[in-house]
Amino acid sequence: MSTTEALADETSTATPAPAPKHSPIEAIKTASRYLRGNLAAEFADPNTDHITEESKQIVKFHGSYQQEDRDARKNRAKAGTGKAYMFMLRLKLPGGRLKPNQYLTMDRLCEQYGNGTLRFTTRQSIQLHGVLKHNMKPTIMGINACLLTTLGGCGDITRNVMCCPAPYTDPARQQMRELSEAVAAHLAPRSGKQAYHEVWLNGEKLDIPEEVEEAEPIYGKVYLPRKFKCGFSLPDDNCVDIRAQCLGFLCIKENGLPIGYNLYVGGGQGKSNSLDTTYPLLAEPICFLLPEEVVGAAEAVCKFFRDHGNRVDRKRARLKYIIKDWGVEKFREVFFRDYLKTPGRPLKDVPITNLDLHLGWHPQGDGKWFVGISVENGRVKDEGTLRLRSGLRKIVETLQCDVRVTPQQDVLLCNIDPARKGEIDALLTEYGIPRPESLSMVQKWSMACPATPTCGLAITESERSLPGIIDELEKILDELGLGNEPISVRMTGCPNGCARPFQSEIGLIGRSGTKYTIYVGGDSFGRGLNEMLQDGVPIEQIAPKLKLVFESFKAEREGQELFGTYCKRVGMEKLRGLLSA
Ligand code: SRM
Ligand code: SF4
Repeated sequence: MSTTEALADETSTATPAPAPKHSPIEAIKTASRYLRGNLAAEFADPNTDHITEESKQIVKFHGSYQQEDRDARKNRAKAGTGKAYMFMLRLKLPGGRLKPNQYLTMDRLCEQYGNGTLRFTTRQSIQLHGVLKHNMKPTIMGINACLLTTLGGCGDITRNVMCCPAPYTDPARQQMRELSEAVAAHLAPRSGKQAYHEVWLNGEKLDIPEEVEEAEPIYGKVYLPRKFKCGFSLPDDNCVDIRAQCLGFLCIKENGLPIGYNLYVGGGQGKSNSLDTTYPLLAEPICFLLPEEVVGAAEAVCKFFRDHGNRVDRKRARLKYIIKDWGVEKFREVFFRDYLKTPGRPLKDVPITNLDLHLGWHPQGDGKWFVGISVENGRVKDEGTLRLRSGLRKIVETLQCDVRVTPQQDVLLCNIDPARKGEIDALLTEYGIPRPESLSMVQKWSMACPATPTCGLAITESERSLPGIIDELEKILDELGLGNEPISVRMTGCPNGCARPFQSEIGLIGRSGTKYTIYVGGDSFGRGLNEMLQDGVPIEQIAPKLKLVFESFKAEREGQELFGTYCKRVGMEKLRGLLSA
């Protein structure tokens, strides 16, 4: 027998390598009995202000994160008083839609139990911050009493389903609203709902047998390998950033009527600085679906992810990595054969062309109007002369208007009788809330994640630092005559990408202390990823460095070329040369 044959023989008889060990979170989910865990007992325990590691994982599925006040960390450590624990609560709010009483309840709860602010999120939801453990139950009860929920706001499950929030009455948007509701309802946890009732709403305790998979027919008892994100968008208004979604439905119209959807899969932003096996990716178009096939396709993609997602390494447990590792063709083959169970229709060749922030006054198409108000980094608070929280509360109380949160952390006040527009304008002025026309483009097109003091993963500031940078950029852009360019700036306190910074024209990502990595070359309409321009830039040098790039853009742009397109065209090498010169 030759050496090669001997080796081959040895390999064939060797014991197969043991399967890689699942992440410990898989065991926690399995043992949780469909999201019950020990939550009821731990939240009822008056002797602690925080919960165990296991419960921290399970409470995410109930829409909450245990956090600490990071501003207080140093002093408390010195005083030996330990962490200032508190909880964040996130609504599950498909398409960001709220009735007036629901908005007013959230406003009341943030005062009663939170830190006195509301946070509009980049996925059209609302977060409360600073809820103490003993206040969690009354807060969640208050949320549910107005028919809102936090169930599924976080966790390894389908997150808030996004949809263009503009309340236009055109058939495409109407259909998208209905379908986004239907997908959100279909992919909502079933048994988890019972657990939620038991823990927070004094629901009757059910004995769930360990092995009844039907209790969660889509997810099963271990739920998904990781978070799963879904959104509905339009080619001429990509306000939900469809290519950042795990699963996206792009509405295709013919003669103004929706005829179906191009299905996209595999988008995502987050990466880890230390792991080059993690990176942002854009969702890829897969096939065309009829409207009546959308809910089934959403379930099919979800089940595909459930079965094929990585349950070993949570850093790579997102759908985007399967698409990247397998390639689109192999995904199509397996997905069509085993999950969609049809050959899949060819895609409609319809490009994404625009993105609407929906700010200012607009007729809805049914005789009513809506007004979009820019909310700096999604934070609804009263500060100095800008009494945003009080103003929004007053308007919603007085006008009883519907409220919608946008994917850019802004808010739309909807269904307004034209005769009452003046009243709203007067209230905006009274409460010092700027009209969008008076804001710079760069401010309107900017977003930042919360980062410190609440986010446990933040490396740097974000929400609290971006306003200063925007002030500087406004000045520079005005001086250069570029003030009207839709240049999107998105900042995050770490590379997880919560403000979708890898898809903006300028991305500022927290690196360490007060240093950031600058990315440029993305696209304000969500069609491309940006590239790293310079790493480790001290915060005070961000605007001066970008000024050099803006000057070059002004001198060399071709026609109406957008800033991001220019940066991509000339390339990072040239732009880096400008900075070092
Ligand atoms: Fe996010 C984790 C805030 C949208 C990618 N995100 C977090 C946590 C919960 C921190 C943590 O795990 O301890 C942050 C809570 C901070 C706080 O104090 O509130 C947090 N993410 C947010 C919000 C509030 C940012 C905002 O400015 O609005 C957004 C809430 C959305 C919602 O309503 O559901 C938010 N997060 C996003 C997005 C954008 C999107 O989905 O369109 C992304 C990028 C898309 C993606 O998922 O790839 C995003 N968040 C992450 C990641 C990276 C995940 C990854 O696979 O790489 C983490 C870290 C993690 O999950 O371990 C994260
Ligand atoms: Fe926290 Fe990072 Fe997300 Fe910002 S991007 S909220 S710092 S996880």
